[in-house]
Amino acid sequence: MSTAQSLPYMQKQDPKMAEAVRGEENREATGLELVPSENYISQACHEALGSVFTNKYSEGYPGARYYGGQDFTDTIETIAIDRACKLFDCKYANVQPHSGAPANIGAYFALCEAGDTILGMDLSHGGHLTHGHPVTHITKSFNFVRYHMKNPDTGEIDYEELREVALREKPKLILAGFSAYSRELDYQKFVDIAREVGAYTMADMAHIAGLIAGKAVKNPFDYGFDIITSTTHKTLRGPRGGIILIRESEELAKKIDKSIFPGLQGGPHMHSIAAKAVAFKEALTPAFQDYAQQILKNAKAMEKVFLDKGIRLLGGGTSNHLLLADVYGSIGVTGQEAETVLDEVGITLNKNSIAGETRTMFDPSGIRFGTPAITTRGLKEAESTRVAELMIEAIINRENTAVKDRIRVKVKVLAETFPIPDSFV
Ligand code: DSN
Repeated sequence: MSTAQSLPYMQKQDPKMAEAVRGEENREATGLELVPSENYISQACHEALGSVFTNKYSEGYPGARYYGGQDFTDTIETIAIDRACKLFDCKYANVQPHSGAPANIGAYFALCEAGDTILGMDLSHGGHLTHGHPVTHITKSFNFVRYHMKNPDTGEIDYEELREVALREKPKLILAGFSAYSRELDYQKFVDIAREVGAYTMADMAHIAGLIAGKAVKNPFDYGFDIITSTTHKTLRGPRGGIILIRESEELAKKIDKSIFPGLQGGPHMHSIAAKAVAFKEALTPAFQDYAQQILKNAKAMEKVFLDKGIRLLGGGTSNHLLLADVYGSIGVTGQEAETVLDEVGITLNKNSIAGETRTMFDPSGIRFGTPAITTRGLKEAESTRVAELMIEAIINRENTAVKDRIRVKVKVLAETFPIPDSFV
């Protein structure tokens, strides 16, 4: 929020909580957010999240609920579904997943039987925990097999490997999508391989949903993908939550609905569904398409600075909103060291392991950062270039307090020059 919330009831009843909320408001207002999966929502979205819909139980779907009093919940859920379908050009949507993990798990159980094989991208090459990392419960139910990048310096997926593994393992589902990958996927190749082996296709587009909605990158549905899962709070700039979209199959849509409720979740979070609907309306505007394009331009501006300074970027650069820099391999600073010093100067991002990682998950070689949040604040290419320069200066001078203090002031001035907007329409 651009202005401190007044929090009159919280202040009186629970001052410790009020203090923490104000602390976070101040952190967000005076620093720059580069975690590529974070963003700022509009005040209209905040109003929906803080609305009375948080009081209501609505198990079921519009027109078929298990509790009374659903006049208005049916209205908001129907609107959210209609807007989601329009935004992503598909026939069916389930807007109830509480977030990305339940969206993915719900989709797996809708499309697969226990013991079936799912083919997804290796986590160390950019995939996500919920794509079957051994630490997750989901690996007890399904057999996950992997594909990788052919060359981490171009980001190209090894589609020959993908096809070989698919022919050998006969997956029920082929999964495209990522959490730390900076290039576009060749969706047609996924679809062709899936058709060859009789697998469903699912795209987890949590990171790039806003770029797809804003028509800045390709839509997997244009290539025949069966379903798309996503969060709603990253580039899509909505509330924390999830969605599942189904291109055209009514049968699949019914399976997805049954899988989310009653299969996986209880009562939907109607306040969150109301906020999703508000965000989808915002994303349907021409201004959102400009926003999506600007995210890419800003990422390209940051890419140039890092490459000019000789810092290796995984994938060789970026075609989306995020960058993954091998700071350890390039300048001998670990991902944790870089994250820590950037926190000190008011720039937030996350350490990240890289393909071929030689260090640990807790102190890996890389940092992952991106432009969705700074673009929401109105930063353009010139300011994004400046932010990238300040990042590198801070990382290199991480032991020099005077330099860090100077950079902290510059970051604060930049943040205050571009306040977090209240509205996008
Ligand atoms: N935590 C999210 C991200 O940062 O990419 C994915 O779950």
